[in-house]
Amino acid sequence: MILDSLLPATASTYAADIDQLFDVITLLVMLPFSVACYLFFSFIFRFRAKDGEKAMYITGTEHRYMKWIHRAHYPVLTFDLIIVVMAVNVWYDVKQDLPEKESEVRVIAQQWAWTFVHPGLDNTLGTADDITKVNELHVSKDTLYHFKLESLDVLHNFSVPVFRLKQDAIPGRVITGWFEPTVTGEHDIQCAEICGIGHGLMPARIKIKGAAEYAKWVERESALALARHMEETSQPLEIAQR
Ligand SMILES: [Cu+2]
Repeated sequence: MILDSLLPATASTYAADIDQLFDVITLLVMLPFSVACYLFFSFIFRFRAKDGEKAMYITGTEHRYMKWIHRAHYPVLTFDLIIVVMAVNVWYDVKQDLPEKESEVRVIAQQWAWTFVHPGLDNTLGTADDITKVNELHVSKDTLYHFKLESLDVLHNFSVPVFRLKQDAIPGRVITGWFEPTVTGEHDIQCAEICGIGHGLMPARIKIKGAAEYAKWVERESALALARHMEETSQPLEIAQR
């Protein structure tokens, strides 16, 4: 691919489709741009003033010149159409379509940190064994996740470059989206919406693990979460409120 060396690694099912769009747009914009630059400079040199000869002055308003402007529109409009059709297709897959989930996570943005709530052993959110982590999102490879994105204060943007995923977080709304990690590894998550003075200090990490390693992590962490929950709920009221 054309832009491979400029883009980060890919680690989701739809990342390659988005990269392909980048390539198509780059190619279809570069082509008319190169032709236009070539003609522009070659005409400047060809029709420049020479000894005893004035530079040609062409207004471009006569029909025999105008038609070259109209003709150039056809390939450009065709390229636009190709870009629009391909972009709408990818947009539909990534943003409009919501495939069946295998697991889900809650993503909560605030000035200036991310809170991720992972389901525990029961694979259900909103129960006592939920695993809450700050600035750390743990996911399992080859699992289709729904994320429920919220913001506690201002606009933020949940951006996972290796997934080619970006989604605004809007206060008062819970936005559902999806992703499916395809490669194990650890990568950046960043806020991609200026959200205040600490915006640049709002990084997080995504840890994509293999199924067995992830299962082990969930087992350990949800037991801890459950123990913490039991401890909190069994304390006398004044201690629990502290
Ligand atoms: Cu932010």
